[in-house]
Amino acid sequence: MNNRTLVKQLAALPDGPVTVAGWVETVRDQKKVQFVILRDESGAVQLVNPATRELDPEGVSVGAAEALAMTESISALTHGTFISVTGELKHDERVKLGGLEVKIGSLDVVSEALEIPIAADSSLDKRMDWRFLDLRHPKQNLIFRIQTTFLHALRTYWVERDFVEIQTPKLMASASESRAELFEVGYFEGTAYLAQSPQFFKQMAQPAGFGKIFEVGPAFRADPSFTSRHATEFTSIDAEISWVDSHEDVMKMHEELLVAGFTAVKEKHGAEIAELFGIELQVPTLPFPRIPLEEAKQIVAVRGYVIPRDDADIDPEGERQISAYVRETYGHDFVFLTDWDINLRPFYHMRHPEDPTLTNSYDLIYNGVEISTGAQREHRIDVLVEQAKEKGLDPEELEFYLDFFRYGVPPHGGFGMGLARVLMLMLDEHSIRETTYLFRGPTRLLP
Ligand code: AMO
Repeated sequence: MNNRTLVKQLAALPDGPVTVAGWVETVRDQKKVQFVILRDESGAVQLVNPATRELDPEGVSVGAAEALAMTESISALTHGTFISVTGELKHDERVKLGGLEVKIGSLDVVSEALEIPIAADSSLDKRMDWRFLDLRHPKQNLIFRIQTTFLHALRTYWVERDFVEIQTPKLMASASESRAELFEVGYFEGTAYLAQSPQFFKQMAQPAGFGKIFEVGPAFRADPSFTSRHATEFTSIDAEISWVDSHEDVMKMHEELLVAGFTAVKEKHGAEIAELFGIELQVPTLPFPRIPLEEAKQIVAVRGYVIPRDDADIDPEGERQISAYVRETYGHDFVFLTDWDINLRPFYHMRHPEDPTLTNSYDLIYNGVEISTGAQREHRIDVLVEQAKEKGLDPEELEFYLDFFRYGVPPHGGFGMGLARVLMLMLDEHSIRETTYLFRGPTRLLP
């Protein structure tokens, strides 16, 4: 439709003829006047029609038959029906919705809707069943505009710094993280596995001489849990850079990247986020606080929360506690927890030069939830093989990966970050189901 005007463009137009198209959000069918709220991808506008129902003393409808037909067809409009309307735009301060309305000249029912089976207060699960209708709500719609702006800003940051974008395969011959969360798929006569992370192949770009790379793509985890932060398929944001001295270089790129993303989102959507989510979005300041994991555990213990097992990963409550501490102490929403114990990290993490029980690695916590893991990688083949064996892995199975390190490779490091988690925490949503276009979990493969 070439002559279609988006609702958000109406405010800038003078009074006069316009065509708008979208779906019917509400109909107020009064005796003398009808109001239709039409929404499109950019906003909502009030349409008005002076209702023509009355008959004159001779029994002839007042006005033309066409006008009567219009009134009837508006009365019959169901919520959600897609319509196209041509009419007269009129700016009028008294109209609450945007100070303008369109007087309907002609109305075309393009695609009629059955009764909409969900409402804004339906359960999350039911909304997920009807995700295409759920996404029509302005709040849900905004999430994916924010996602677009955020990813665009990350890409801009990377492209301006000569990163290469790669797409790694998601069908794998072996596990890419732990065996525990691996999806198997039939692959002709044999078996393939779905990539849990682009880990090995993003590292491959280092001996390939790419220098700096990034990827935004799907990752799969056969994780049976039903938490608000786990999905069986999620979008992973990954970056890997050559010539790092330690994980500090990775964290520096990571925090700058997030500042670029948050700045763009705040600039473009700050006002809408405040209106629809009731949040004043904060762009984090640089540098983000860094706290070694052991110290973080002690801080959390002093606050009265003892992580159940001493040798354990920091748990969700520990993450919330350390975030609360960082907020109180540094006024910051982000914290890098650094220097993880080797027992908590995969074989490919480089160990500390001074303390071989620790790794050159970090987790990034945002508003109480882990959003990312990063590390310097072990690039010395003999050390790498030893570390793999130590973790009980069979180097033969990893031959293709180990080859990456046998023909020259620069020191390197990178991170992986879950997109839906970042958005969930940015918008103070309670589940990644809200910030994933179509969520996949142990009991959800539809729609
Ligand atoms: P990790 O396993 O910590 O590290 O994953 C990195 C980030 O990915 C997100 N994530 C998930 N999001 C939703 N559902 C899941 N089931 C899920 N699992 C992980 C989280 C997490 O912080 N290869 C390393 C990264 C690296 O070292 O470069 C890795 O995958 O936000």
